[in-house]
Amino acid sequence: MDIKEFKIKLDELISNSDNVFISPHIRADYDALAASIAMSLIVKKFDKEAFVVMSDDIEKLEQGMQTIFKEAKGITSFVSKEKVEQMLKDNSLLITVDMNKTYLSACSSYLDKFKNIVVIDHHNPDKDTIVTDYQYIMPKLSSASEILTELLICSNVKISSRVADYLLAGIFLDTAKFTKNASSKTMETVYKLTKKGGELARVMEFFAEDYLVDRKVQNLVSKTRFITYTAAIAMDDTQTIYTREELAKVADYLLKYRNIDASFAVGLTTEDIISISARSRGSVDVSSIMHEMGGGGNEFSAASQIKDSSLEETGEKLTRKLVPSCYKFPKAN
Ligand SMILES: [Mn+2]
Repeated sequence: MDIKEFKIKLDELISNSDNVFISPHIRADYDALAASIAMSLIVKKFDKEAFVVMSDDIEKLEQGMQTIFKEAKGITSFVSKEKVEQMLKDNSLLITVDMNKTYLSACSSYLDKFKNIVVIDHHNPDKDTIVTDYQYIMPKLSSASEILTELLICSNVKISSRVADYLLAGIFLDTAKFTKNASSKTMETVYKLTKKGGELARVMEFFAEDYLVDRKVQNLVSKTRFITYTAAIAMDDTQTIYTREELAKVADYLLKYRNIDASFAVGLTTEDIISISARSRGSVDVSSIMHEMGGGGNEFSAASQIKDSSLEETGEKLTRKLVPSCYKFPKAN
C-alpha cells in the first residue's frame, strides 16, 4: 500500500476514535520510542488525546533512552499498561509502532478491547501478527522512524530539531550507523530530518558508550567462533547475564568485519532464558533462522528467546541451522 493511501485510512480512524493509545514494543529501543513520540504528534493534530504505553522500567533504560524519555514528557503523554484499561473508551484506537506481534505489545492481554488497531512496522509479519485490516508493514524500510518521518511530513506536522534527533537516533540504531539496510530512501529521510534541524553529532551523544558495558560487549566479542567463513557466533558459556541490548551490540559489532555476512550473539538474559541477537548484511535471512528458533525480526535484524535449553544445546542448534543456509567458499581476491 502506498503511504498516502494508508494515511487517508489512518486519518479516518484517528478522527473517528475517542482516544488513541500508541504501543511500541516492550523493551522499547530508540526506534520504537522515536516512532511513538512522532505518532503522538500526528494524533494531536486531530485534537485527540494520545497516550504512549510504556511499561518498561525507565531507570533500567540506557542513558540516551532515558534522556529522550524525560525530554519527550513535555510533548507526549506516557501511560503504564495498567492505566490503559481504566482509560479505554468505546471507540479507543490502538496504534502499534515498530512491532506487529501480539506478544510484543504491553497491551497484549486486552487487545480485543480496542475498537480498531493499526499496525505500523518494518518487521516481517508471521502467525503471531496482530490481526487487523489496518496494517502498514514495510520490511524493506530501515526502521519505524523512517516510516514515521514520512507520515509526519504527509500530515504536515512540524518536526522540531529535537524530534528530528530522536528519529535520526531510531534510524541510526536500526541501520547499525547506516551500515546496513540503509537505502537511498533511508538517506533521503536522513537528509529531510537534517534539514529540519536534526544533527548527527547530537544523536551520537545518545549512543555514547558506558565503559563497563563496552568492556562486557568486547569480552563477548572475543569469544566469537566462526561457524563458516561468513557466519560468526559469539557465545558465552559462563552464567553471565546480559541485557538484550548488550547482545544486540555484540551482533552489530561483529558485522564490521570484512568476511562476516551474519552474526549471532548468544547469552543468558535471565537465569533460565537464553537470548540470541542476530544480524545480517542481507544475504542471509536471519529472521527465518530466528523464526525456526521461536523468535522473529527481519532479514537484517532478528532475535529469539529460548527456555528449557542449555547454552551448549542452543549453540549447537544454531550451528546446525547455519551450516546449510550460510556456507559459502571465501571469494578469491
Ligand atoms: Mn525498529
